[in-house]
Amino acid sequence: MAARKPGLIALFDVDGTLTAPRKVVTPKMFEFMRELRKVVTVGVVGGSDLSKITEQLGNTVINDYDYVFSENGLVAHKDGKLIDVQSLKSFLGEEKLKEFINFTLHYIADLDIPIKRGTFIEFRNGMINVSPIGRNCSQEEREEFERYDKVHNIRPKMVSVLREKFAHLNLTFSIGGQISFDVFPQGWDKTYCLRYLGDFSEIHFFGDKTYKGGNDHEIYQSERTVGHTVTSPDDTVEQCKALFLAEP
Ligand code: M1P
Repeated sequence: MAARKPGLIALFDVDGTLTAPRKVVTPKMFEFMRELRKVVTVGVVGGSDLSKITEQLGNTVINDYDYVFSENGLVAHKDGKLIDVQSLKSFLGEEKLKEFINFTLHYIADLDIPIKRGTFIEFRNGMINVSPIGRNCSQEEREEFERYDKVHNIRPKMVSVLREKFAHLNLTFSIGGQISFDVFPQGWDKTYCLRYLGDFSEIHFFGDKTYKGGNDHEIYQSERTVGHTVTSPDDTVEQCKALFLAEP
């Protein structure tokens, strides 16, 4: 077996890159990553919190990868251990948070969309996740909302209102999934996790939403990474085989 190349890490987005959106990793992908880890240091960086990443990648995720960065790296695990947590609450303070949450809930209350469910705001360690339909909608309702949003631009319109209203807070709004968007201070996008990877001179990042406005864009185009756009988990496997597993 080839030795791991020092200084090189392969870093993967979750939804659309290792799994279908919000779906569980396939046994084939799980096995592939296990094989890849024998020759390359591997990490994941997702916008979701650790519990959702665990639902998708498995209960042992923090041990299956060398690095697991949930909430863009605001919660960071290395070799199965928690190494850092960044808190939005301490960064913004209760007053600003309350102002933002109150306005957002009012906006959603006035929003006329076909259906609403519950959990319109999910408060995480390092970000707020806002969902106009509500996070506890069913899988079918989630897919229906995504289709509806593509036509009616519910999320882009909401983001542009919030961006203007809260310009003074220097927030980033990121539409990375199907039913929601993430809100966090500028710089707390996926590039945040790069601060933990100082030992690596070659960081390959794989993501599907690498276009401008997508939540993989900043890390994809960072000068610290070699960015790879993938179209599906199968494409991720193919690109990794060609890059890391091909015979010299
Ligand atoms: O990983 C991408 C996004 O996945 C979820 O989005 P949604 O529920 O809208 O499909 C969320 O966990 C979101 O925070 C995350 O960025």
